[in-house]
Amino acid sequence: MTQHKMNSDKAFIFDLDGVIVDTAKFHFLAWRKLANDLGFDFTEEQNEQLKGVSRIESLKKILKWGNMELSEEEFNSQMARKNENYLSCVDEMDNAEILPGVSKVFEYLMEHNIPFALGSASKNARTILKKIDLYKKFDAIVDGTDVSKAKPDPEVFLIAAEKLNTAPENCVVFEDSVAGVQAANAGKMTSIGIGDQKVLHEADYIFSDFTEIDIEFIKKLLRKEK
Ligand code: B16
Ligand code: MG
Repeated sequence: MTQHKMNSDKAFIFDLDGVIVDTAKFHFLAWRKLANDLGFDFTEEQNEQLKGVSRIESLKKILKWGNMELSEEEFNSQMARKNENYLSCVDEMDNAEILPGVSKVFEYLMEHNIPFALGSASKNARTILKKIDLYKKFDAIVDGTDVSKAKPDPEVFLIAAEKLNTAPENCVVFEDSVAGVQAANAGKMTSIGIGDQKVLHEADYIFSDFTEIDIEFIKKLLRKEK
């Protein structure tokens, strides 16, 4: 991290899937294929419960929906197969996949030397950031390979705050999942929910997507006392 960035007392933390890119659609396709190959199906509504949830926990939930149990070996090979399918979709991604309104926020933060980090549950986060040309823009990256406790535990965001050299109270977290909003709140950070107001009602602020967020709001967050 550059020295001058450390002078900012505020820092921003972004979730990946559902905030920066919509990889949820690829997860859904890959999990659904797995379920279908095992002889059952699940709905898009059920898929909501997989958002922000780790790979292992997602497969456990899905198997419960299908009333299935697998040996440890089969469980692991299904997870690996799902990830291969998922990565074949990720491989097609480029920076056109960055969700509308997101880039202008990154540009503002970079112009004003405000540090920002990634805080994602995904073990594929670094691969995705490289595909969309954002990997080098982050001051810190914390993903599913760095944490031992999944969201709603605040671990992922607390590590990000530490890497950014900022107190958790000075961090603003952008999240699309209930578990992620709860994690940010548990870490005493300002939580910004991206998505459905009814689903994300625990967040300090809620927007349907980044096109609703203007730079005035970002400036307000920078002035804000938690
Ligand atoms: P992987 P996020 C999460 O990403 C996804 O929302 C969730 O659906 C997925 O199961 C999890 O990452 C693990 O992903 O299989 O790539 O390790 O929203 O925390 O950026
Ligand atoms: Mg997410």
